[in-house]
Amino acid sequence: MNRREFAISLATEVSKLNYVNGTCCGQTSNTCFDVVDPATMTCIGQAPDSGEETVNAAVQSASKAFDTWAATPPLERSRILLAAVAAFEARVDDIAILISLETGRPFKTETRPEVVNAVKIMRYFAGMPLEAKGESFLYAPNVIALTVREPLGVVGAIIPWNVPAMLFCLKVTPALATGNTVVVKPAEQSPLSTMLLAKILGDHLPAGVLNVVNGMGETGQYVAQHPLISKLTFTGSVSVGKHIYRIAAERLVPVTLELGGKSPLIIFPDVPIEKAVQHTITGMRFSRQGQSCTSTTRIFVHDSIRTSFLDRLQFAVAAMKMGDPLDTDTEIGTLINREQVQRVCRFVEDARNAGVVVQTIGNQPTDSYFSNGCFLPAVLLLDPPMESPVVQQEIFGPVATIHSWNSFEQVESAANGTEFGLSACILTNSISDALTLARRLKAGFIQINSGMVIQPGISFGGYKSSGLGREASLSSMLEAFTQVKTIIVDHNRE
Ligand code: TAP
Repeated sequence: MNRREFAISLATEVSKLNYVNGTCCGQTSNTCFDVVDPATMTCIGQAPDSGEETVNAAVQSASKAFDTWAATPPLERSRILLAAVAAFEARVDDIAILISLETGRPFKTETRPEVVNAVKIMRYFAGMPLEAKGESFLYAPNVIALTVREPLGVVGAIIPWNVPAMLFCLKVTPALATGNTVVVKPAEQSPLSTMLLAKILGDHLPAGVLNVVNGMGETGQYVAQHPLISKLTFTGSVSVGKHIYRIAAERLVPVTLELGGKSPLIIFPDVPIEKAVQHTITGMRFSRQGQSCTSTTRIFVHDSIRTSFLDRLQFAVAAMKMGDPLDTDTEIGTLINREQVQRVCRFVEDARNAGVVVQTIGNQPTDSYFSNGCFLPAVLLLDPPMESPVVQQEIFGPVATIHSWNSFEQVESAANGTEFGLSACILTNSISDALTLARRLKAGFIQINSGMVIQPGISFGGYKSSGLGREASLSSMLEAFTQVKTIIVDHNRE
């Protein structure tokens, strides 16, 4: 069996399934939608388009499991979660290859590192149940005030397709570690890998604690609106995030929102060109065709090094191998679907028509097997006006805008000049310039000479329209998935 046949066999194994009450529940084809491999545009399986009834069954099962799971001693919860992580770790390659098949992201540069990181995130939170501590203090001579942290109930987790295993773990594990039960709605583009992950983890969890309902946008809406959902955690676009927030407001349900970005990369003149180029390639996520919320899509390069930087950048991106996402030497894969290809091309064409200089880097794969695939070469847009759509809107494609800068104040103001505030990257050897700028940037996740992805233990989240709340750390787990109960004790013996 070659790699493609193996990936398709995994897809077939989890096709047409939801995971509810500890079992895989099959659906008939007429209630399913096709899952398409964006590298070949062929159907690789189907997923249920779950209606209100199925969502209700999943939420009811999570609600039924809640009391027992919440009452399970923290160390026992930890033991169960760690056993689930071990099973997950043993299947890293299987999950990664299935994500590659579904989403077109390359196994080597994208999905395997994503899944390895997802395991780390899950293991981190699996060790955390005992950390859901409260406070105590002596309020008065005979009065002790205590706070205890309690779980919220059933968590509805709605996730996108672009890093599905990592985002699944970022939401599900801290929720479970603190005693909540969960209903996950995966994106319609990545239902199969999420099902495989749920099946692997579910074997180690009590029935009902973890549920996955596949479907299109409506399914997510049913999850968000369900009266037994006590917390919503969402990652996705700003428009859907605002919609979820409105639904939650009606019932005063707490919400965590991780939304879009339009992040700046700011390159100072003291940075070696090669280092600037490497950070640009990593930051832009060219290997993922730029489909990342933290992609540094606005590159601010100091005027004095611009020409040599652009020459080297073009050379380095052109050298990256675009092709079959499943191959172990492919470095750049596809966009998620045809609609996204068209959307990205429209942004570029509109910019070109408005007079912006467009530089295209790289070619399509030569293998005719992939001639229908959603591949696009990388695009640099030189000096578009700050108010133009390509600078202001999240394109979610391999398109970076290039801007020159000369003064600190100019770059600070330009970098802050969008509605987003998810992340930023600063490259310089001057610690005072770097820290001054980091303090002034209105973004939630700032890296100085660093290009890390979300890591366990480090808070992650956005300012402005990029979201509400934080993820990935102990403080974010406590904030997002527990509520505080105060108990006041007067132990006066009179
Ligand atoms: P969305 O279209 O917003 O979809 C995200 C999820 O919401 C999917 O599961 C989707 O289901 C569901 N959904 C859609 N309409 C819904 C509704 N009315 N009610 C409830 N759920 C609904 O985003 P996307 O295109 O999949 O992902 C790309 C976006 O995610 C980008 O904006 C990106 O920046 C953002 N993102 C942010 C982060 C962080 S950490 N900030 C990380 C990754 C991605 P269907 O697929 O069935 O429509």
